[in-house]
Amino acid sequence: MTAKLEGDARATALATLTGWTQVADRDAINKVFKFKDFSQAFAFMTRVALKAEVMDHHPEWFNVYNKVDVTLTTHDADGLSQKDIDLATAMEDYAG
Ligand code: H2B
Repeated sequence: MTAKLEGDARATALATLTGWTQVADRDAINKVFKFKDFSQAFAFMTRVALKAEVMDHHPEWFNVYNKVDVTLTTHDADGLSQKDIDLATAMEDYAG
């Protein structure tokens, strides 16, 4: 069971991210990544997918053309965990 992020540790971890918002009706974070075109968006998704497999931690996402709408939460923790912060950080890195 992965530990849910709470309290000061949660605030500190979230402060390291850029452009993510907390989802209103569940313990999750969301960001819409926008790229030049579908090819760039799909290249991003491919890199993230490989990372997600290595981490055994997977995003909820929705792609339309050049946009990738990502929600991160940890199902095993029933909320946000350090794994979401780590995957979000990797996504920011890949998006450039
Ligand atoms: N991804 C996310 N986002 N949350 C999880 O709790 C999770 C996952 N659990 N990917 C993993 C897979 C689990 O189902 C497998 C069995 O390890």
